[in-house]
Amino acid sequence: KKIIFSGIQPSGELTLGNYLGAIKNWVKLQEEYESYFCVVDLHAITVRQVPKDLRARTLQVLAIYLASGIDPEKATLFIQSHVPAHCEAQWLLNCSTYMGELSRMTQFKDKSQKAGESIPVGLFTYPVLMAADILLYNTDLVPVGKDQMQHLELSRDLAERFNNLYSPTFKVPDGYIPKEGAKIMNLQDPAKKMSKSDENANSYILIMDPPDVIRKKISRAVTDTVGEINYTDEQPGIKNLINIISAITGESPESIVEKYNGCGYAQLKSDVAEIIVKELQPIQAKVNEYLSDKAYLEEIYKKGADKANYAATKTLRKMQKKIGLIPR
Ligand code: AQP
Repeated sequence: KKIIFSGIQPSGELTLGNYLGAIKNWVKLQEEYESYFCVVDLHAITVRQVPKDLRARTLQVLAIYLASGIDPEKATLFIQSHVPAHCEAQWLLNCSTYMGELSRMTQFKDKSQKAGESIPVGLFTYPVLMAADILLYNTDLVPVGKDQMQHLELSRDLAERFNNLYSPTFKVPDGYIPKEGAKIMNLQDPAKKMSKSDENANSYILIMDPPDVIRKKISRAVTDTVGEINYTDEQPGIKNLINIISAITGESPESIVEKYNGCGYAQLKSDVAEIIVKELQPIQAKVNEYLSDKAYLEEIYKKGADKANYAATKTLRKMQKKIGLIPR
């Protein structure tokens, strides 16, 4: 079986973008691949987090994975900081990563601008930790959104560099951008992606938003003055709403456009809101159930950590040996 690895940062409450762009696809992929799904808490701390919120959100992300249909019997679910090999491998990879290539990462440029004068080193070396995450599991495919492709390219470069410097050690992973779950855009500015760390709460739908909040946010979503429902880049707000329907129901954008021929934006918006509510409500109920059973969550992440540690440590030992570190 081919191996996939993916993760989400508990850096904020998860959005509909995280769900449709990542988690919903993982549920299908776990049937076909040996899957590792991680809550990447070490990545989240590259931006300042309130400790008690980070703890709560880390468990909530795990509960969302389970509630969305990730099956812990099929996939390995774990918390990144429970597998120390990630940090150790990152150090080893840091030593063959160039300042220049990290400076070129667009996410670093964006986030360091927001960080002002004091830019944490962790923000700079973030992509090397991501490479370690991926390479430790001999990953074949990394399901990520388009926004993460630059980081994945770097993981490939680092894998090839290590293989050339020493001897073949890592599989060179491929990106996997699923057909469904196009990029979900910001509801207030459809030129930007929907993002959990956006300051404007109206710009995103949270997986845990109550139905009325979802309805309100969708009704306020920015559209245009064309007044006709088409699937085109000239109408990015409408296109985004159509993409949301399509990602949830599986219906093609063309057939959605046909269905709404002659309808107004209000009708489309109210339908989108109901489709989202119907999709998220059962998940929300399950998330709350899981969160009320901390012992079960603990059982899942401990079992996941054991499996992940076994696989990751094997690769780490290989790296250490090839570099010339003495085995203990
Ligand atoms: N808007 C989106 N549409 C589709 N997919 C998305 N993803 C994120 N936003 C969208 C996918 O979710 C996964 C996890 O992302 P992450 O938590 O590692 O960080 P991110 O990509 O930076 O997501 P956010 O929500 O924008 O987080 P912040 O605001 O903390 O930076 C990835 O597979 C991503 O493609």
